[in-house]
Amino acid sequence: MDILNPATLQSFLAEHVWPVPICDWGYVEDDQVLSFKNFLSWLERGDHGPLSYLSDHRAKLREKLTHYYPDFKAGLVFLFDYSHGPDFATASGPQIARYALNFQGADYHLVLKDVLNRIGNFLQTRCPSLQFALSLDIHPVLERDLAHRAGLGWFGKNSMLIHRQKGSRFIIASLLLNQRLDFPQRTIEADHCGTCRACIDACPTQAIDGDRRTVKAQHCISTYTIELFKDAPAPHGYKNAGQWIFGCDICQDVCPWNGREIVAEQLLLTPLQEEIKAFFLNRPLREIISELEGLSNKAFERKFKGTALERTGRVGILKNLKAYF
Ligand code: B12
Ligand code: SF4
Ligand code: SF4
Repeated sequence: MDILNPATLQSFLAEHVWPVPICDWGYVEDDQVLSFKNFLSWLERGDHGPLSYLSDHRAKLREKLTHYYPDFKAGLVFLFDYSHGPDFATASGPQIARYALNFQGADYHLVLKDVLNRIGNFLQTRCPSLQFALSLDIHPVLERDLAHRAGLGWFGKNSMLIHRQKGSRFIIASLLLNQRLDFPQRTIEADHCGTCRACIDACPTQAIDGDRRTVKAQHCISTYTIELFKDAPAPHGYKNAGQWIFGCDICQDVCPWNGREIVAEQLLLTPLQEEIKAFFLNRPLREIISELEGLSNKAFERKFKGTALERTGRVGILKNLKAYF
């Protein structure tokens, strides 16, 4: 049987065309989450705001990976780099978070589930007794902590996991394994924020708690625009934010560890990217509002099926747009 080592995994990853490149990956064996106490005190302060799925019975599942995946022995953590993509020319006008645009316009949960399963299946060809579970955003795993333990970066003051060469514009997605591999584990990355406070100063809603390296979710534009599906008051400062109508990238865009510009290297838009661009970008907000008001919820779902915008829905996005007036 063919052997499995870091080089064979790396060549498998390099041979395949993924929806976005894997800019780095790491291996971790410890089950001990380093920042569970930080997570609990964040909840105690009420900084999860309306995100009740974090504070209910699922909160304690995050203390150890074995609470979620009892067979856990090791994890492979992948960073999917969404800093490269087409030029959407959105310098002014409505803004949509890059993670929602740069996975070919698709919801990354859908595409990365498939990618992780393909990687897992490859590992099984080399190691037939291996079983795996996925950790992909929605699972009860503190994913930044996991990536930090895999030596992939540090917690920035904006709470993003920052990689020394790649910055923070990536999605973390992992395979949790029922056995250890003969892979080296990197040392933990040191903090490289220093005296910088660019993200804290740039956040228009003062959502960043830089001393604790967390975000007050109730003030964050990302919570308001992605997680709230019905009418709700916008966070104080929202109107000064530019026109972020889905997600917010401000605290990443100002971070010196990220390149100033998104690298626009994809020349042709995918059909989903075309759909999002034509409807939402480079248009006056009032025009989008009136078109959305003319659509039924079902028609919106059909139009944006498979995109990240489907989550918030027509009513949620209308709420985001109208809050600018
Ligand atoms: C809830 C959530 C949100 C909430 C709350 C955000 C937050 N910062 O908590 C909202 C809706 C606001 C949000 C927004 C965004 N999110 Co979000 N979100 C999550 C989710 C589901 C849970 C995060 C969580 O547990 N928060 C609780 C807080 C307390 O944990 P934390 O932020 O990780 O903070 C840790 C540090 O403070 C740490 N800590 C502090 N000091 C120290 C010191 C040391 C030494 C150590 C070890 C640790 C440590 O302890 C805390 C607990 O681990 C994760 C996926 C997951 N399952 O983990 C994605 C995730 C964090 N989100 C992600 C993304 C991409 C975003 C957005 C960029 C999307 C956008 N463009 O709008 C923004 C960024 C906003 C920001 N600055 O964080 C990525 C982040 C990737 C990265 N490079 O870090 C994740 C990991 C999803 C993924 N699978 O890739 N998100
Ligand atoms: S995502 Fe936007 S609103 Fe949220 S903390 Fe960062 S800059 Fe502030
Ligand atoms: S902007 Fe500065 S303080 Fe904020 S995360 Fe980046 S380096 Fe750290």
